[in-house]
Amino acid sequence: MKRMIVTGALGQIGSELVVKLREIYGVDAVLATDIRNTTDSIEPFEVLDVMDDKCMHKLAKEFRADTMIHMAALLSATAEKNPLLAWNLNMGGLVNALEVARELNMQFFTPSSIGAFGPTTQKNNTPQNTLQRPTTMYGINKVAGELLCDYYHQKYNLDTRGVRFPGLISYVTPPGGGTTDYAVEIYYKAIEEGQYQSYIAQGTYMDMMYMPDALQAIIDLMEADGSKLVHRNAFNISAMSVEPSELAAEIQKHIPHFTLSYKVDPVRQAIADSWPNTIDSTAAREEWGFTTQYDLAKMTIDMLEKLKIKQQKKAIS
Ligand code: AKB
Repeated sequence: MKRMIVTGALGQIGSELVVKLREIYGVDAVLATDIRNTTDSIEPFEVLDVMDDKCMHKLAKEFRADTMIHMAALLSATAEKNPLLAWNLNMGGLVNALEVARELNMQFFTPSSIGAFGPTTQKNNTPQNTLQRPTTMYGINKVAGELLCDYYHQKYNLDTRGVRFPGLISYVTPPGGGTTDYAVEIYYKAIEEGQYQSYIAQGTYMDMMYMPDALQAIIDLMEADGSKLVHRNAFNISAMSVEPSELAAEIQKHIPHFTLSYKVDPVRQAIADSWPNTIDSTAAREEWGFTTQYDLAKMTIDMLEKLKIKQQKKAIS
């Protein structure tokens, strides 16, 4: 029976992951933690700053957690605004979480990202094992994190696991401070205003995935037979590679009057340009059966449907 502690539980992935984990393992088996407090009733919940290693250790021990899901981190665009904070939080939080997992002998998950690649990486069908020289602070954190998780596995036999997430698209909690966020915003604006101004230029391809597939990937990897995992901490995973006008064209199939314009943000565009167009998920498919349910068409139908319902509810309340 798994008992889990989740950091960053109010974030884009964390907020949906906690719900999904509780459906599978039981409400009382998943302790949600975040630096922010919440008035939502998501008990069991505790306020936790991941820089506070003592508090993290105490919460994990008292909860008798055997699994650490470490999600708390600054995303790429925010990290570029405050690189030193990103280094301290992303690396300090990860080291604390790894140490608590080592001390309490817990299974460990933390995500890496397509941001772990850089401009000198092979751009198309980026291999699992390849050159990684990212030019962003976020990417530097992710590469260091991948290596650190490998190190804890090799040195301490800690059961560390992870994936390189692409941009994640969801109708539940909006992302904050990412480069791929445009691919979420475009759906919100399509429903609310019938138009969207993209900060990412036409023709800029990046990998994306719908949130239900991302959550299932975490669960499948954590449940996988550890003896079959060769890569462990940084599996490439992706569901689709898209650029802004392709997303717009798909939305127009359902909202014909929707229009897309561009006002490129040089900072986020430079980050996007340094990332792959498409990554190769073969290792994840072979080693733990990674698969996805949603392509662009299916995701767009679901996103628009769910956002319309959300908008209607908002209008009533
Ligand atoms: C970001 O854009 O920073 C994230 C990511 C791809 O890691 N969504």
